[in-house]
Amino acid sequence: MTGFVADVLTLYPEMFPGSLGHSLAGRALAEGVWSLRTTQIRDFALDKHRHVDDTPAGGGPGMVMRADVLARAVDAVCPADDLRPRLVMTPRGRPLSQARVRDLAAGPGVVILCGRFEGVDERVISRRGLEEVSIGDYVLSGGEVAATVVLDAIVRLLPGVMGNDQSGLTESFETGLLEHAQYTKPPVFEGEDIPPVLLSGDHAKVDAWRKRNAEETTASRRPDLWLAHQAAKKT
Ligand code: 6GU
Repeated sequence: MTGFVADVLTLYPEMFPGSLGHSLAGRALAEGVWSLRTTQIRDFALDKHRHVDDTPAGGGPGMVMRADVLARAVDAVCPADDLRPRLVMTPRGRPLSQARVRDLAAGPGVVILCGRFEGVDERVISRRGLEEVSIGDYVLSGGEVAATVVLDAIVRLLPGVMGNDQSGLTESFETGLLEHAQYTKPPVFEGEDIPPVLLSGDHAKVDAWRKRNAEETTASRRPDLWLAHQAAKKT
């Protein structure tokens, strides 16, 4: 078994493995469940000053990563017969979903290009078949943290990385509700009790409380998920 192989193309390879070197992902990395290679994009620059970016065509602020440099980097890491999905992290991308994470985790690995500056030349996206992915509606200074998020979400699903006890939580996020609130010791914290039903020993009542709490939390925080959940129940 070769395991899941991740390649990250970045101007900041020292940002990896970062948090992925710790906790569950770090142990799995050390055990060879997955592997991580980083590639310095600047090594594929074409000029003696090793430029990777230039001014945007049409004018405007910032800098755009060059198609020719990025294509050389992608081709070096990922030949045409490499079947791994190729992602480019950008706030313009399709939002990452748990369903997409599950599909990626079921595959041979992933190649992730980390965008910087104002973006990457559109032609390398189309010509190298890159899938633009965003991790949410806010702007990061670059794709490296976003790539770390994608890999964290994938690695926790790889066989042997986590107990099966968390799979329900993962599944629930794909189609269902947010998780219910949790409590543990002490029974009273700064005058606030644990909801008594949770200490009653009545499993049916506990389940009913949790279901209601999950529904109320989802409806108030995530009307989008709540509508989808209700629509799914009707079919
Ligand atoms: Cl993938 N990259 C950057 N730079 N910002 C983001 C993002 C990605 N996803 C959300 N914001």
